[in-house]
Amino acid sequence: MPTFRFPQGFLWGSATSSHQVEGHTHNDWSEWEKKHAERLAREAHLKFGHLPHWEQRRPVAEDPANYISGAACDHYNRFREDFDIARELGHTAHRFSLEWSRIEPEEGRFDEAAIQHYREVLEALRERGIEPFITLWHWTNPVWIAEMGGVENKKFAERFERYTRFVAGRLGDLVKFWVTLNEPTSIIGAAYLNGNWPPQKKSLLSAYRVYHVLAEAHNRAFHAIHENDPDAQVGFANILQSFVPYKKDSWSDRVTVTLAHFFTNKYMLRLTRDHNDFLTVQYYFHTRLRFIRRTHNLDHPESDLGWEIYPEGIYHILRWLKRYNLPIYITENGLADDVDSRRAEFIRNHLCWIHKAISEGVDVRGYFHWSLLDNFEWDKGFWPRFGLVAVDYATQARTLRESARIYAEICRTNTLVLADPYLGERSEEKERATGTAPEIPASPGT
Ligand code: IFM
Repeated sequence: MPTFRFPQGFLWGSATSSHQVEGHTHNDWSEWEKKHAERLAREAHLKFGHLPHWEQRRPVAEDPANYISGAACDHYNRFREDFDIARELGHTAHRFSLEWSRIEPEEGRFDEAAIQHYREVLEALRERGIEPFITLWHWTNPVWIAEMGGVENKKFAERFERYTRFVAGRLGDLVKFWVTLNEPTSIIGAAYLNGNWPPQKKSLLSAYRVYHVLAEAHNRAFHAIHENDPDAQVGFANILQSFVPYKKDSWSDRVTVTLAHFFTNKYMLRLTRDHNDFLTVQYYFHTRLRFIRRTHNLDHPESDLGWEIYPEGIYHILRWLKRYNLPIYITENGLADDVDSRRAEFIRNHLCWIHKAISEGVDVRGYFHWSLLDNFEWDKGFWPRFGLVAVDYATQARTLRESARIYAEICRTNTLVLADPYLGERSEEKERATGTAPEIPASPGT
């Protein structure tokens, strides 16, 4: 059977974020949830009613409690138990985020207990031989930051730098890899263009401002971390989409692909050039554009959220990133799959394409599956299940999914064994050759 060995020292792990797993955070999102839970529950059927198996998910999705992060996975208290699981699963790295609102609950007041907590989290990872990747900002803001205009206010960058300096000074001895910001373009799109996430703006000008504020925040943090530790490795978590024109000979489809690629994948890299020690890939979306409409290939499998599964896309993204000549980490890749019928295959097929990119000279050094645990999926709440480990939110019991064991075998052996490699290879070419693909509008995503 074809066997793919990964480079020696390749990091294997999974990722989480504070607001999605810790429980009882108090920030701009937790405030927003309180105001919008009822509405989100009412809208659920309209948004997701077209999805397969919707009737099974519907009772949870139509319950306003689904949209309140609340106790989440209680990971704030159970992190040791969760890291024991990660170790048992052969993970050698773990990405998690600090909750800024705990560390600096009021402007300029840093909380000793909170920073001590995160020292313990880092020590717990190190004791288990797991390399930490710290994310400094995974979308949630302290309420005082939101009140001063959040990421749209230029002062955000200064405040973020001050917070970063504090954290780097207090935790830097335990951390080598720093991820400043999580998915700037997801926030720009969902919070400042589509108006779905807090603060629910729909403004091109605001979106443009946020790009620049976040880029400045990253650049300042890059220097702050390096002043504390010149050997630190700093990057930001970039969600990258694989865009293709619906019809390859349509000039309008091609123009929108070029623009979408520029603003989604490229612009932030341009604004932060010379301020990255490594690049990242967070890959979820393969987007086929018919002018400004997203279309969807019905032949490709989907996640529970209706997101098209297209492993080959990660290969094209990696090939494109090669030009930047920096190490690359896949800091997120995963799917909502409650019954775990697709996750193992999803992981294997994506890894196969990642391996192909590595064999062609792309310097990929690690893979973090999203997510270690089921967690709070933002405006969709708890019903989408992204975890290698299932969480029973009523009891907080953790149960390994079968895919977690299959991924563990890959982590432990640093090797992927796959009967049918490069599944769907050149499928885009095939579709183009045979005319256009069947179409339905893609479901809303992050
Ligand atoms: O849950 C999110 C995560 O917070 C950021 N990246 C995408 C994931 C799935 O939507």
